[in-house]
Amino acid sequence: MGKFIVLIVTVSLFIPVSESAVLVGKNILSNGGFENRPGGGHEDPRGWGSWNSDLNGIATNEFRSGSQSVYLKCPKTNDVQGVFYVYKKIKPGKEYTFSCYAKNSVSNPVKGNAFGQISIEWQKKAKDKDGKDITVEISRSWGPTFGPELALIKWTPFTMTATAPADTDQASFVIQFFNRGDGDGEFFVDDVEAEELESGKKVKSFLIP
Ligand SMILES: [Ca+2]
Repeated sequence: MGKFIVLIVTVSLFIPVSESAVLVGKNILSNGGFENRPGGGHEDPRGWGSWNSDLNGIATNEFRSGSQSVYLKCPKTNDVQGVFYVYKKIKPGKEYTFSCYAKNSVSNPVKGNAFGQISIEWQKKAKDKDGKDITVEISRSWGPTFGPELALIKWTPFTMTATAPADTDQASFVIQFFNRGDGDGEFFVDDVEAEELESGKKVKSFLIP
């Protein structure tokens, strides 16, 4: 009987852990592998915005999945550039993860005070002075950075988790390259994912030792 009770306690303790280990629910971002680019050439990969052919675009010589990734080149000092995905079905109060894989360039590695960073920009619908529908940023949740130390020969995963503010209508999942001074170089990003967590807070608090 004693062993039976211990077994039940052990099993119930492990249920939340196994749920949290399965952070592979539905990816709410489409085309996170940057393979779908119906226009070819300098067209945006489907679903992704802010394409700038001078500083970023599709890489075909580096990829973690399929045959393409995104390259981001260092902007000029004190500037920033990046790509983003707008997701319009955000649920306020829900927790979201955002992750990608990044790899440094062997031929043109990141140098100086420059780094990549992922973030989530929480947005709200509003009207401008002419009554036109616009979207304004409420706040930004910042994720990990990756600078000159970023690995050259393997893809490194980066992940962040954040809760959507109460009045969020939509969010942009953003990958950027910052140059804070004397920056140079290039990095690649592939297999970008975001996920709405079912019971993130409960699982998280359980995992804190
Ligand atoms: Ca890919």
